[in-house]
Amino acid sequence: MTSSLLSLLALLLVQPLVLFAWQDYKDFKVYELKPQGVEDLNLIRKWSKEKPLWDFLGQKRNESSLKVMIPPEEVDCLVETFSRYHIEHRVLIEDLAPLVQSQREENLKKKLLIQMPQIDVLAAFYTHSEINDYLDSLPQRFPKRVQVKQFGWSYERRALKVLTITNGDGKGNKPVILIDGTVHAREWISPSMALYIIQQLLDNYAENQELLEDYDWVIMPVVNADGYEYTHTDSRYWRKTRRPTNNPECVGTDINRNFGYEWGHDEGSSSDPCEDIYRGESPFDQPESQVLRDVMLHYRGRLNFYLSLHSYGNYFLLPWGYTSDFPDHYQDMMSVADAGAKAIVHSTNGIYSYGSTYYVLYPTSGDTADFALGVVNATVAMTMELPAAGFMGFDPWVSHIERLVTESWVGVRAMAAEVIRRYPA
Ligand code: 0X9
Ligand code: ZN
Repeated sequence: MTSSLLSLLALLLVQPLVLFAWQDYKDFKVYELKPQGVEDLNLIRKWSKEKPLWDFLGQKRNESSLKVMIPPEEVDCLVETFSRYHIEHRVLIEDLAPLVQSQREENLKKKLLIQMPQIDVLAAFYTHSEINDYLDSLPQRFPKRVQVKQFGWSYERRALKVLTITNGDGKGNKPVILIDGTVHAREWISPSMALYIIQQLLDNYAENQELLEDYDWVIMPVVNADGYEYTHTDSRYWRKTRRPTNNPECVGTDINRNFGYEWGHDEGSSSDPCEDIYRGESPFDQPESQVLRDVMLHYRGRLNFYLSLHSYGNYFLLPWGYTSDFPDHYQDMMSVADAGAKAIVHSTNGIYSYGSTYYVLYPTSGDTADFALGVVNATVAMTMELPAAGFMGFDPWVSHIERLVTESWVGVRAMAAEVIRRYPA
């Protein structure tokens, strides 16, 4: 038997869905664009609305280029359009399929070596159900220090779990640091980072004790469980939830535009179900948003630090996203971001930009951090955009995980320490 036949068989045994359900991205191309000025940006914004098959993967302020992913049948039209409007473009990836495929194979192969429900964060990316099994295994190992709570279900009925970590001293009502991950499905470093934080606080407790002396940590590694699972089984670059919309052609809502504080502004979110920043028909019409909202409200009055883990871009983003105004205590939040940025630059030379989402990135309306500040009155509310890696920024190789999470932990740790110092219990 040839070795390729053998590996095919092995793959079939590991993951029967692989061949039949996943979007293989055969002959999908990735172009890099260099828009010049607002006119070009407005055109791109227009096309991203009119051309559902052209996937513009979000442009950040200060970025001089952006990427667009397109199926083969759209290539001629895209190139013709860009040429007609004199938008500088070049092909970055001729065929996305083998790249996505080799990452999936690498990950599946690595996982064959791991004894579930234990997980080695640095050795692979894990699915939602693997992460849940791991969370469920923790109370046995740390009976006094952890609690797993289920706050609800995703649209496709996946259990949405939250881990509470304490130092086990039995004191209740300590202030809380709440961290969520995987609001956006394709940002795979986010759940890995949440898991790494959990392991730092549990397995590496000796070095992190002071972070749990007067504070409890609450961690929800996967908010968008259905979307995340879908990126494992089918479409690697999916962002939104998986609930159908009122447009039969388009599925999913952006949880980070679905939160009920200043929801629904056209600047920063979209009413079009085919867009990646679709806000839903009403605030909190997604079960996953309801669950995260309920977690936040559960800790109302104790929520001193809300941190949402995303990728990518190296940013600490503070409220507000919906307006160019600054919130009260903006400077205090900036001091916390400053502590994180300094710690990272000292340890790895990694550079983070920080400030209000509206200015540093782009306007967003209905995002989780604005809600955490505006409604839940969190003392500090922040979105952290971890560094880009892989072909598209969202898709690090397994070999990148260690560098990304250890660097990010330096920042998260420093920010937590600064919050604890500034706001003693
Ligand atoms: O656009 C977003 O939702 C976030 N960027 S991403 O590339 N991860 O999609 C930024 C949102 C920042 N807003 C706040 N949560 N404050
Ligand atoms: Zn995100």
